[in-house]
Amino acid sequence: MFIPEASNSAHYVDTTFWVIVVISAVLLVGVTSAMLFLIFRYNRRRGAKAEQVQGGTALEIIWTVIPVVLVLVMFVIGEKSFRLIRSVPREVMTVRVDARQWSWMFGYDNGLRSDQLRVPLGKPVKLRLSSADVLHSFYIPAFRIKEDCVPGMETYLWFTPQQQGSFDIFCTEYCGLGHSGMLAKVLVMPEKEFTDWYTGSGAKGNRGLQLLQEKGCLGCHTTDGTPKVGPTFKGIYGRTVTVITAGKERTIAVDGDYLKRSILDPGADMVKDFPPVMPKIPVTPEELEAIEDSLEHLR
Ligand SMILES: [Cu+2]
Repeated sequence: MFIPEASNSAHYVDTTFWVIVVISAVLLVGVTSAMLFLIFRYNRRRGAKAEQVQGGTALEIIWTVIPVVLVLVMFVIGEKSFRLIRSVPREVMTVRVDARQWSWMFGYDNGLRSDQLRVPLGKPVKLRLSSADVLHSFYIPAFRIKEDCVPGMETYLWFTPQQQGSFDIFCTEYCGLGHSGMLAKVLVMPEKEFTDWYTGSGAKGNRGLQLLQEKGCLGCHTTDGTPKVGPTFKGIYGRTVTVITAGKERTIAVDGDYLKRSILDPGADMVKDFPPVMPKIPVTPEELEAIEDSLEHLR
């Protein structure tokens, strides 16, 4: 109710939710007050005597018909919104969603990749979800859609964004240390603006930084100086760090070789006081050079 209904299915989901809440609340209050009334009214100390009552056709019809109607109302409304959420229209833009510990990556048909989900206003979008490691769950509260990302299989979601703006994306499956930081945004933009981004403008910029974003590195490392799951990249080059190499502590100054080794073999030198959770992420030699170069200049 307090989060905007920003997609085509949001209103249906909310309606279903509130209908069920209201029916449940009425039942709860009704059953509880009837129970309290009867406990009080027929209390043994008030001298009431139990009496066997046989039959009561009218009563039996009432207590059968009313619950059946209520359950059917919930079923019909629920089924309608469920069917809407699961039936993807034929004309959709498809975006791949790769979940990994602990970042989201969005891949478009033209090869563009981004750590934010950008979509055009009013156009249906299908998301093909997958996970590189453990179970994650993709959730956009403002769109009222959520689906698990399961390693080894593909799941899907679809929506038509109906409100311009930026909305939160959460992971709602506890997926390890960095789970709570597994955040992203869906940016709903006017079609013209989206097309500009889609057809090139988004691909410009610092190649190394873009790779750090694409490979999901920024899910655990920041560029603004705050430590996250891993140390920050800001000013990393030349920094003196204590690392644990094969069980032994040693102090080193970060240089290009150290950076490359840490990307190719994250377990070789673990920075002290950080958990040993960095996965091996495949990079080509050219990508490695670009990343190392941009890290060198992140001051
Ligand atoms: Cu997750």
